[in-house]
Amino acid sequence: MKDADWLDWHPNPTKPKFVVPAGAVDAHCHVFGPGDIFPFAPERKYTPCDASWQQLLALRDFLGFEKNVVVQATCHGADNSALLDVLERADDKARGVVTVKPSIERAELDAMHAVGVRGVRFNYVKRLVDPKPDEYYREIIEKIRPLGWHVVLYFEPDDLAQKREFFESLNIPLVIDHMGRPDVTKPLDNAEFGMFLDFMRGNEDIWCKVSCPDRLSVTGSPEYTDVVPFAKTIVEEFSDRVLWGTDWPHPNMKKEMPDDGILVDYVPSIATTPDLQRKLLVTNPNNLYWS
Ligand code: 0GY
Repeated sequence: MKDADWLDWHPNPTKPKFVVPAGAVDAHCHVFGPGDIFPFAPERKYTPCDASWQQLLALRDFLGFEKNVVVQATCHGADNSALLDVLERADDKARGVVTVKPSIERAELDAMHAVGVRGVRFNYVKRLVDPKPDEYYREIIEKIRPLGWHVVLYFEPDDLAQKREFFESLNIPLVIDHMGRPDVTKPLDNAEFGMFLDFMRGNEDIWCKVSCPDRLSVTGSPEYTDVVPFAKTIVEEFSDRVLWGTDWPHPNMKKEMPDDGILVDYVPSIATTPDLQRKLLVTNPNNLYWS
């Protein structure tokens, strides 16, 4: 049974006014269960509502996207069955980012690669997972390196301050979720965001998802005005290594569930030209996940 304060995904999103370019990829989304088919992990920190592969692909079509990158949600732990099921059903139009343990066998990784997995996710957000030692992650990296996969990192500014050297030592492409969660109530030139930009400047193989204005914003929808300068700065400086995703079905929203159509309409405010929009939504995710 879902958590008592759980907010369900928007049942009836607005049709976006912004028409996304052909071949657009929603590069950050999840599925939850359904719990009776794909049970949630015993160690999970939250129990969500169901969000099935059929509902995800229906939203993709409604918003005008062609493809999805499905990212393992922590409520499923290291059991990637629900995610792999989407990849098998999506006719090469979905790729995946999984969570694995260091004990994973090569044959299992090969089977995941065959259905479209291209990365693993390391989550440092303590309300979502219990921290693991660096060696745990290094063991996983050595197992995935031969497959040419990348690592998706979800962290907050304090985590970057503590783990930056470790991340920089990994020598594997890194994809950062939600801009490293900047505090958008601070000025754009704040030290933490400066560190994040510096981190990205230091390595051309660090990519960034300019996603989740709904999670970061204090001013709120529909314009997410306070998040725009942060995301726009990243899109303009790192135009060849930015990605965007809806984050559907939006786990752990506590006040308001975003309208996915409004989230799509936010894109032109951070990627202000057709060229930047094409890179963000089409070229970059296709380079990372379908080439
Ligand atoms: C997101 C963000 C969150 C949750 C997870 O895997 C997850 O449980 O990533 C969050 O609560 O901030 O990317 O969906």
